[in-house]
Amino acid sequence: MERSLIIIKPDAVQRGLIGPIITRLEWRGLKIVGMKFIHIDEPLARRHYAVHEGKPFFPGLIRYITSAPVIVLVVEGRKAIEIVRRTLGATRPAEAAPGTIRADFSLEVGRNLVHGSDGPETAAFEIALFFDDDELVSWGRDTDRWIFE
Ligand code: DAT
Ligand code: MG
Repeated sequence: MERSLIIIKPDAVQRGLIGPIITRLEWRGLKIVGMKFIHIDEPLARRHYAVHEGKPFFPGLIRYITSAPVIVLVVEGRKAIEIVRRTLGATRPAEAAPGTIRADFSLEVGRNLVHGSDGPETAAFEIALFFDDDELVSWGRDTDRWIFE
């Protein structure tokens, strides 16, 4: 089982796309194990995007991700990291395959709606940035039951 950190970015929240984005992840069969609605502050944004520090788009990226509230999610599933990336589509919406979230709902790389971890180490780092262990649920025998007794 793998876990991936998803951020439904400010533009997606403002455009009313929280539902459609979560729906697509749920429809793939990924299980949500953590979710919160937060406003990312600048120090957290800089830690999350530290690998991009120094790049020309970095200041704009930090302004964008801190500009308004976001939904952060942890999803779990077999090959979750790759499946999330493929469901999101390529970083640049113009290169994203039709049917992916970024292709279907966005145009600009600087407004590409959603983040997904790019590898196991990144995922572990990012999940720990946004969630304490006790904020993540486990889908065991009990929580998986959809008809309650
Ligand atoms: P991804 O979000 O697909 O992992 P990334 O890690 O390369 O892509 O970049 C992080 C974010 O930074 C990306 O979602 C949007 C922004 N970004 C990347 N390249 C950019 C560029 N050339 N111009 C503007 N924003 C860019
Ligand atoms: Mg990335």
